[in-house]
Amino acid sequence: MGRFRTFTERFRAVKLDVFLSASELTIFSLFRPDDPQSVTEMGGAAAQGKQQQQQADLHKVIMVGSGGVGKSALTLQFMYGEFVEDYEPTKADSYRRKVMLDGEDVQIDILDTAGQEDYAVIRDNYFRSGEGFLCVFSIDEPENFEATKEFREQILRVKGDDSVPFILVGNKADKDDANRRVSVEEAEDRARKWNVPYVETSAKTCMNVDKVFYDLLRLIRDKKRAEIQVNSNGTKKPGGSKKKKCVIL
Ligand SMILES: Nc1nc2c(ncn2[C@@H]2O[C@H](COP(=O)(O)OP(=O)(O)O)[C@@H](O)[C@H]2O)c(=O)[nH]1
Ligand SMILES: [Mg+2]
Repeated sequence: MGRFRTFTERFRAVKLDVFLSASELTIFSLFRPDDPQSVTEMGGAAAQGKQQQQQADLHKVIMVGSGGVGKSALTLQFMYGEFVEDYEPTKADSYRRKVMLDGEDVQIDILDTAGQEDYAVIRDNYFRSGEGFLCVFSIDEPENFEATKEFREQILRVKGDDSVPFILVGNKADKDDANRRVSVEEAEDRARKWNVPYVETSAKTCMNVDKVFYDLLRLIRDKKRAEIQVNSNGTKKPGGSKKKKCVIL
């Protein structure tokens, strides 16, 4: 039967793969100086400048974390301003929204993962395509706090860059103290070690939901700006030092 348990699962994974492959391909072709189409359509530096701008304006966020921590609830709260209590646990999907970030129009792509990342190839493809990560656990479940370590390791391995935009998110912070099983200090401690921010959220009450997405967008934007800056000084290739992978559709 192969990698997929059901037809639906297979269909979803394919759909997401197409989305990711297409976007990877776009990035790939935008930044390939030897890509004939990318140069001839607008001509040389102008084309490259416009394409760099487009790349700079679209930020790709990936939601990671164990099942049930609230990745979908956070995503849907940010997208539609609603707390969806029973989102199908196996449903991964991607979303796009325009937002105003510090006075500038930018687009955010959110990939809400849902377990397909157990398959290493799919997971690596997701992670490779991401520019920033919200790594979510639930403050009432120490096991999924523990699991954030593995997500972080996998992301760093695939991205090969420990300054990748990343926020550790303690969700379900609306739960009362009697239910809390991961302390703020523990979580802050881990975030400090990783040199990333820690933010507590509640998809239910909306606490810090916008904040966590906007904070991540700023980290992604600032990283891209720094890379473009370094590039314009002639010391680094566009898009950073990572190797671009050729994607065959
Ligand atoms: N109390 C509370 N429950 C939440 C919160 N976020 C999600 N949930 C609940 O946790 C369960 C799993 O949420 P879901 O978004 O499907 O988790 P996912 O598997 O990580 O996508 C659902 O029953 C949600 O209603 C939150 O902030 N507070
Ligand atoms: Mg989900």
